[in-house]
Amino acid sequence: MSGTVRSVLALGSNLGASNDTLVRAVADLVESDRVRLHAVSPVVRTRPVGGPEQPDYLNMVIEVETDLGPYELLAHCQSVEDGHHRKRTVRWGPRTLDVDVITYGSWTSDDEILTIPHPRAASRAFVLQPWAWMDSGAVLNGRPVAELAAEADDLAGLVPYEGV
Ligand code: PH2
Ligand code: MG
Ligand code: MG
Repeated sequence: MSGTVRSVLALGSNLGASNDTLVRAVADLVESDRVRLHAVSPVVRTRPVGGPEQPDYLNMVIEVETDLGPYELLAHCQSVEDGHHRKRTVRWGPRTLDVDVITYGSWTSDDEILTIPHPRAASRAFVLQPWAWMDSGAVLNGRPVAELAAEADDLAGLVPYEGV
């Protein structure tokens, strides 16, 4: 790969066999020879943030190195979601698999299709805490990710996932 960029992706699932889904989704994401796995966070169990009454989530983040452009990477993430039967019905509703692009190098964008960094990542412990565990030096919007995690409202509902 030439001209590669590091990107942080956040994965979440709260329908079906979520842990298996996350493991398979990571494999699916890096199956492309244009996406290489660089780092993986622990899996965490989290209380749902927003949306209707729904089951707890399993969440994790990964860092990949890719020569896909940001919109190509988004399309790749969506095709992996589709492969796991993701339905887009209720906003913030339960889902078999969600894969969000959190950062794409130092590139930023604010449009209808793709906002980078992800507009809500800086306030969500379900993204920030696994990210800080994966990369203790990570920075988002000029702030250490570990500090942002410590301030996030949903941190209290987050525990390491230790299987069922
Ligand atoms: N994703 C959402 C909305 N709420 N809550 C948790 N705990 N984990 C998620 O991944 C999540 C959420 C929208 O994508
Ligand atoms: Mg999401
Ligand atoms: Mg999403």
